[in-house]
Amino acid sequence: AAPLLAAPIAGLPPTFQWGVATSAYQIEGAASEDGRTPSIWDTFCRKPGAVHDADNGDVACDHYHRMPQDVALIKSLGVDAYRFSVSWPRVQPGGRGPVNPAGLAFYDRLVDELLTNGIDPWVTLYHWDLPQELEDAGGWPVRDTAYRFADYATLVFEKLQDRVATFTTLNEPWCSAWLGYQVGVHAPGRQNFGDAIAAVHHLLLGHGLATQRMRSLETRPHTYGITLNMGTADPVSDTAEDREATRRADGMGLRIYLDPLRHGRYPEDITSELTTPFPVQDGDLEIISTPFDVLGVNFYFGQNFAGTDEAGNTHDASGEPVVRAVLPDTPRTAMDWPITPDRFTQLLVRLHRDYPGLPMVITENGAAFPDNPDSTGFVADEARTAYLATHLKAVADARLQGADVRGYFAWSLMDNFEWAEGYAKRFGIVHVDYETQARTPKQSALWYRDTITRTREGR
Ligand code: GBH
Repeated sequence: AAPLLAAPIAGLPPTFQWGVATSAYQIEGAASEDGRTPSIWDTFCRKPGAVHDADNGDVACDHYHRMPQDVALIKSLGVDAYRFSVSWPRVQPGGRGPVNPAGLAFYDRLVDELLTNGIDPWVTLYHWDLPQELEDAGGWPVRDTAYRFADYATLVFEKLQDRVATFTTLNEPWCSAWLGYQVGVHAPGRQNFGDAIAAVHHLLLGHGLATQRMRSLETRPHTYGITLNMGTADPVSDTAEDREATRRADGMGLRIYLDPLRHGRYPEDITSELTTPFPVQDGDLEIISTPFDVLGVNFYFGQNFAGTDEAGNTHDASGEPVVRAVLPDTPRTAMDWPITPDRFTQLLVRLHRDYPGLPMVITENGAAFPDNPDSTGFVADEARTAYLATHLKAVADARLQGADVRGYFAWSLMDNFEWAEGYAKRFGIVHVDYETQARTPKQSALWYRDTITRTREGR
């Protein structure tokens, strides 16, 4: 197939913010340098069978040692902004107490390097790397962790607020709570429903506390936000069971975050059905609903839901109503995730309708595909390019329908440690050779660069 040619994306204004995204544990390596202590992911990676090929983030993309070259790479892509996360156990080993100056200095240098190159830094304070010592004290199911998070956020904010305009608190609390504490496929690998429910509440509380603390300390205005992973939920059919399953999936996946964040209450249809209540104390919902400025949207795919299992039962063995995800019948990525750009438009228009007045930025969108580099390391990734093109078109369509989407960060800048999938799955628009650490922009990166330029210039 001929390479997909870049063309301006109609409907995205010249002021639209273009970026690339990464996270600390997925790229940095240098896991025990300059005073960094283990996070829950360092521990989880050592649990037999937890991560594909027993991979870990000890070296990853060695970004900690290659930061200036990586910033030059970002610059070469022609983007406006770079979204990265700060490693909590690097900045505040053990998760409490004084700052570790050597760890914080890395982000200080990174911010300076980005600004020197005209790239706007977008800081994520927490992308899943809880200090192990805090997990040993109970982790996110324990209320104190929310207060520890606010203290840590303050340390980062005080150092960087003079140069960083945008601070987002959490990346995808759904993943931290459910994949970490209920399903157990992410760190810390626990499996307890009540712990996951408590984790949801304490993550949201930590977000609110941190946002309030940062705002109270600011010496100039900032943009504060949170990033949620969101899909769409549609019923497989119009039966009452399938519609109920869809309501529950949407409630647990989206509304239990956005309702307290925006309206100061958990959704009543969900709380009335929960066997374990959220551990809400007086005043918590006021803290959680403290105003913020931008909603980070991470979108990968949409899902359908059925209220019956494959045998037709409406309840499982423990008497709980069935909520069965049925993936749309479309082509899939290497993650086996369906490719559903129309659902992206649907999600953004729905967010605009149900949670009005909240500017949105796409903080992650992208795809893994089986990449075949040539002898120079170049990857002609037609499928990833097409994924980006159709999903950017979906964003433009949502804007035309009124959704206030102001920017887009491709996930990811480069191939990296894909959590439980290790290094086997590649989401980068830049190829990484893990033997040599050579970075080679893929065709999708060249397409992205040209699309940005042409959309900015409108021709
Ligand atoms: C993001 O997680 C992460 O922020 C990022 O670090 C990661 O590398 C990237 O995506 C790629 O995975 O099938 O029940 O899990 C996205 C995780 C994947 C969570 C899709 C929700 C759908 C529901 N999301 N998933 S389920």
